[in-house]
Order: sequence, then C-alpha cells, then structure tokens
Amino acid sequence: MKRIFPILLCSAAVLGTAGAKAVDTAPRADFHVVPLPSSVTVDEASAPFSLGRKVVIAVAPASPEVKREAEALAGELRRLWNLDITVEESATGKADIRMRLADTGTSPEAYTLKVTPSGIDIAGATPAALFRAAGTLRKSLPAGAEAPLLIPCGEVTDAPRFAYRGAHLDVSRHFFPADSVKRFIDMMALHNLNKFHWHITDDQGWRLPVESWPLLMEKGSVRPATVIGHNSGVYDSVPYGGHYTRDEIRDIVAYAADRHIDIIPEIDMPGHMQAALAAYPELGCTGGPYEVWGMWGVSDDVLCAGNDSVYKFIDDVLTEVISLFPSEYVHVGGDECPKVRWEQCPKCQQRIKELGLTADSTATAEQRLQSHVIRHATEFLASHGRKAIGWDETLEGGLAPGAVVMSWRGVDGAIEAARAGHDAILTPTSHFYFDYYQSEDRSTEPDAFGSYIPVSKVYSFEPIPEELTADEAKHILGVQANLWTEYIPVFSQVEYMELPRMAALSELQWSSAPKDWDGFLQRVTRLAGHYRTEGYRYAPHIFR
Ligand code: TNX
Repeated sequence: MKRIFPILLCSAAVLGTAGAKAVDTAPRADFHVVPLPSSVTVDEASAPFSLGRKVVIAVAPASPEVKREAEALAGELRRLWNLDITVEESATGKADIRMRLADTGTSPEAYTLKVTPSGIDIAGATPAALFRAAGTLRKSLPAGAEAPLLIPCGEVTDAPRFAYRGAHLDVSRHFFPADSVKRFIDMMALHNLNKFHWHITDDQGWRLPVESWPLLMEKGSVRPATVIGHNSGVYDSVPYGGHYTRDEIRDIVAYAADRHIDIIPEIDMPGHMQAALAAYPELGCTGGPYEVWGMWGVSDDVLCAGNDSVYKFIDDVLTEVISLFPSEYVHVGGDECPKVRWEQCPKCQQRIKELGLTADSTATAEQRLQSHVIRHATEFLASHGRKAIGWDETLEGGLAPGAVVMSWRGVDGAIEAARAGHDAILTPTSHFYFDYYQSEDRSTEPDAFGSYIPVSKVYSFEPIPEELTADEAKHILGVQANLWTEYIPVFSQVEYMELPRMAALSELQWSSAPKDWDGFLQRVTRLAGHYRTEGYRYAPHIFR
C-alpha cells in the first residue's frame, strides 16, 4: 500500500484528473532487470514520468554516433510498444528522452539513466554505453503493455564487471542460416553480451568462404550423411550442407557491430579439420581420401604439421578471416588434436627433429609440435595486429606471447594461464556447456549431449578463481557459454538451450552485486515476458 499511494497521487498530478483513471492502472517500469545494474535508486515521492504514445528523443546537433543510438532505441520502442517516435537534434534538449555522451565512469560501457518527472536522461561514456543504457530502459518497460508507460523517478548507474562477455555458437555440426545467426546476436544483445564466438569450421562442415582455397566451400561444406543419434553407427544417407557467402558474413558483422558485439571467428586447428582434409587431402598425413565427417567426436585425421603447404594454408585462411572480421581476437582452436597420425608420419617426425623438439615431463614431442603450429598462427595474427585465443590444450608444450587461453576442461587452464601472465576466458564444461541437459528428467527434454546444467548451477558460478592473487585475477577477461550443436538440428532448439541460462550467464558477466537467487528469479520472470514478445522458445523449468 505504501508503495502504491505515491504512484496514484503522482499520476493524477501529471495528467490531470480526467486522465487519471487510465494512468492509475498503467503498466509501470521496473529497473531491476537482468543483468542487475550496479545501482538502482527509486524516488517514490516524485511523480513517475509517463511515456505516452508520442515520444521525442533529443540528441545534441552534429553527434552522429549518439544519433545512431537514439535511432536504435526509437526503433525498439516503435517495434515493441508501437510508440510514435521522432529523434531530434536539439541544443536545448527539451524532449521525453535525452541522450548524450559524458564521462560516466571508468568503464567504456558505464552509463547513467536518470528519470525525473520531466523526462529520461541517458548518458554514457561511449556509444556502446548508450546502447547498454537503452537496453536497460527497454527491459525495464513491461513487455507487451500499451502506452502510456509509467517510469518511476530515480537513477540507474551501471557498468559491467567483465569486459569479455561471450557466447559461442557451433554452426558446423548443424548449420544455421544468416537470419538465425542474427537472431542469436539479438539474444546476446538483450543480455548485454558483447563477444560472439562463431565456431564456423569443424570436421563435419566448413562454413566459411575462403576464395584462395575454393574447395573448402565446394566440398568441405557438405557431408554425405549424418549419424543417427549418439554415434549409433546408423547413418541417414542424406547429404547435409551449408555455408555463408562473404556478403552474408559482412552483413552479420555489421549487424553485430550495431549492437556493440564483436564477432570472434574460430578456425579450429590443427585438429577438427576433417572437412578441410576432404577438400584438400594433401594437407593430411596419410593423403586420404577423406570424407566430411558424418559422426560426432574427435577425429584422428588432422592437419599434417610436417607439411609446408599446411602453414601456407593457415596463413591464407587467416588472411581472409582478417579481411572479413575486424575483431581484435581470432580463435585458432587447438583443442582435441590426437597425435596418432603425427607419431606415424615421416614428415611430422622430420619436422620434430628439425625443430629440436624433445619430450620431457611436461609435454611430448608431438604436443610441442602442436604448440609450434599454434605459435605459427598466433604470430601470423600478431603480425597483423590481432590476438589469438586458443582452447586450454594450447598450454601444452608452451604458449606464444600474447596468446589468450579459453579454459573449458575446468578452470585450471585459466589459473595456469593467468599465473603465466596470459589473459584467460572461463568456459568450463561444468557450468557453461549449454548443449547439456536442463532437467534431470530427460524423457521430456530434446536430445542433448549429456550431463545436467540447470540455470541455478550457471548462476552459482564465481568467475574469479580463489587461487589467484588480485594481480593474477586481472588476467581473467570474462566468462562465456558454449553451444555445440551435434544434437541441435533446428534454431528453435538453440533458443531453448540458451534461454533462460543466458540470463544467469549475463548476471555473472555483468553484475558485481552479491548473489541473490530469489531476486534473480523475480527479475528473470519479467525478462521472460520479453522472451515471449520476441517469440523465443525458452526452457520452462525455473518458472514452474
Ligand atoms: C568438446 S570444447 C568439444 C567440441 C564438442 C563438445 C561437446 C571443445 C574445445 N571441444 O568439439 O562439440 O565437447 O560438448
């Protein structure tokens, strides 16, 4: 009752008694969104601001970057609440919503959102900060409601805990067309994520256009058949393929950039390369023939590390990757590379000799050969101003300076990397493999990889390992969830596996607040209203 009284009072005050009845029951915004902002203060004593059907957003003249963010917010308010919005360049700034750049804190994504009875002031350190502020405003508003929308007076000040807030999508095992990839990017933007790790090549299909090696697309993007179920040994005999064009990739990169999301493409090497070997068998140790793989798992056939043309292949592919993706980071894989072929391969053994690689208690000669391949790719990227990320196996046999470690087999890889002065990203299978089941009762779930990661488990994760000193902990760039798609043939299932686990992920990535599961549950329940307006398919378990 205490809470409601001032609202009734002020709505009448704002709109006069004639309009009071409609406004009394008007849907009310709530700044306690997902991910939870650093600070939310609500001034219950002041009249809430009423956002009517007609809205003006003002930006300072000659500030095209701010105007772009204002237009983006206008687009969302139009699309979701059917508001009639104009963006004006106005020096006096008289408007319902005012947006500007300002020094708002230490993070480039820090913003403030201030609501007074006369309107909403959004200030951010950068365009990205304005975008996050607009996202908070959007999530604060009640999904599916009709204008006028009441927005309580108060202030949100906010900044992310981690600069790297990732989500990964595997488009090799199953292919998702450009529109679906954009939908994935939309889901990321809704949760303040900013790094899209695009797993675009693997044994089961090469999806990236590479003009200098055209058979990668022609042959490497289609597998002749796919195994049924979990490597049952029975195949469907249906060719399965798909790849992106260069134009589609450029378009997706621009779409992500508009949402302040960088795309980090992964060229998984020297293992997980059977699709490339099917196209160019001379890149393998045995010379093939190879097929684009139709089963799941880890293939023994990998790039031949003793073959000079393999290094040329890597340079050529990375050259095209760099030309398509402006991202600071490029992922070079490095996971699950069996050494059985290299052990038998005269060229690989010769290369081991030439390089003087020897086994010791920390690594075999073949692990050091893998480290040589990854070092080659890392140095190639560095010479073009880019940074390499590799899965934690890249620690075996030594890491090139500046390489970033993505720790997936637990958190030990991140600890080791941080102690050695390398940056690290956490994505342990225990909490962030969203291809794992969301319920212990598998009978009602779509087929999944195995194991069990409920939303509460994701939410419980603390990103900074206790073992690290404060200085070492600075190397933890952030957290990421991975979606491997062996058992995910359609995009609606991508949505189901991501949501609402992505909400819990986003809290760890963004929010510095102490954990509060009950509070999170209330907030994510409101967020699910936004999932419904977007038509996202989400897992229902925590809402029951
Ligand atoms: C491990 S994580 C893989 C993927 C599989 C995934 C299934 C990693 C670097 N490699 O190739 O798809 O497990 O959960």
